Amino acid sequence: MADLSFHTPDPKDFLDLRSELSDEERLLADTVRSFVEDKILPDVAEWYEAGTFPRELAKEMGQMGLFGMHLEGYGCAGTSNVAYGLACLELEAGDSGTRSFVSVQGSLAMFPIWKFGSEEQKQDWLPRMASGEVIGCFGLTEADAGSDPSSMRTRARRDGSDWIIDGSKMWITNGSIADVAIVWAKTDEGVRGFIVPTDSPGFTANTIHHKASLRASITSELVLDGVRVPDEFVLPGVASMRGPLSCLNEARFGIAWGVVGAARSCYETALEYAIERHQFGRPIASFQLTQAKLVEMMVKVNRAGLVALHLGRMKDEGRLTPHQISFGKMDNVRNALEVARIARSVLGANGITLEYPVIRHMANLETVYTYEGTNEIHTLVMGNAITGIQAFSP
Ligand code: TGC
Ligand code: FAD
Repeated sequence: MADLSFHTPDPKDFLDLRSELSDEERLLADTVRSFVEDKILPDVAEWYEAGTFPRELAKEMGQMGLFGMHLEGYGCAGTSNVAYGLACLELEAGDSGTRSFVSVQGSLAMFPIWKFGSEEQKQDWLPRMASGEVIGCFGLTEADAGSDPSSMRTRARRDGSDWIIDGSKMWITNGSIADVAIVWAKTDEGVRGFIVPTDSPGFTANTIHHKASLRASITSELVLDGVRVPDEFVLPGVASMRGPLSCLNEARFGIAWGVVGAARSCYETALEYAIERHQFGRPIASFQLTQAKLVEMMVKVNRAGLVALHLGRMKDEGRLTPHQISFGKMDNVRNALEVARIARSVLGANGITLEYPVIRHMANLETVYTYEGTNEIHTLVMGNAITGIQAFSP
């Protein structure tokens, strides 16, 4: 057995998690990482300041197979869940907005069609969405129905062989740049999913401005004023909250991975900075208090990576439950946010400028803490699982 006593672990992969990946998974991660380095990192601070996301990147992302990548058939790449997670990690090391763009397209807009759609719907929409030609969004949340989406007011009623949808959705990622919206609405038959082309008469998307988080991502309000769609645009496979909540499982899984990338970016930035920055005639990395911060960040990044990988392997084996996804979403996001805040302090005043990625990740992670089920909601999902007592409502 080799003597490892003097072998110092890689500061950027302390637990050697890369060795747990297959050659194929490593190649995928490296490919997405190069894409982020070439196409996202040079401009993302500018997009962030301007509050935009370049929709034209969608075609390139489509060519790389990033949309619906863990789905089988219909032009999707059909990768493992671990590969999908690794892609989310590398994308979010760039920006949470970039990962959001891919999560929403694949897990929230394509997945419901793939899982609950008719064969015709799948053939019609999925190949165009996988290629990035068609962009989708997911309308579940309403202004007065966030954590409790089952209290939604949007309604759809039958009118001959058509449906008429009335209502509004709030905080919808990609809403104003989408070609199609998956809209969840109450009907006499339960909650149903509708495929709504965004050029339908009565459909409006209004961009939400003045966000101080997730700025390199478009967020919108959707208004549906008597929008008429044919019966063929209803997802036939589900008529309950199980429909939208199943989609959330997919996206939450991606978030559990993605935030490891944001945390890694913050930790690596702080590590480099601490070694180069001198105060009192010494690198700030030489101060014990700074080393404690660097180690804390490193441990959190590795721990979150282990959790994500474990969940990914379980998902690939078909034994991952929604409660376990809540574990990953809740714990990895809060850890990533703590890493970002510690990194921010290590950078001193430079920590508040967009010259470095840290404040951008930190502000983004405030959104990630809230969307896809808040920290509190995932706590209660797990609380319910371990006590058998539901504590969401009286
Ligand atoms: P409950 O009464 O317990 O169940 C209703 C039906 O749903 C089923 N179910 C699930 N199915 C699949 N996956 C899950 N995780 C499920 N949880 C529940 C359940 O079996 C039942 O099915 P059926 O067939 O018997 O009808 O549900 P509830 O209405 O009491 O809700 C429970 C709660 C609070 C956990 C749920 O409402 C919740 O998760 N709230 C949080 C809302 C949320 O996460 N919204 C996210 C919106 S999308 C978003 O944020 C996108 S961000 C995009 C980006 O990345 O940019
Ligand atoms: P609320 O539900 O009002 O919660 C406010 C606070 O009360 C939180 O701390 C919450 O945890 C707490 N709380 C609520 N209920 C309980 C309870 N029972 N017990 C204890 N605490 C509780 N939605 C979509 O449908 N599609 C999207 O694409 C999408 N993209 C988004 C993008 C951005 C940038 C943002 C910010 C949000 C997005 N959302 C999207 C909406 C997101 O999912 C909701 O914001 C989230 O579910 C929380 O809802 P809320 O903001 O209404 O907060």
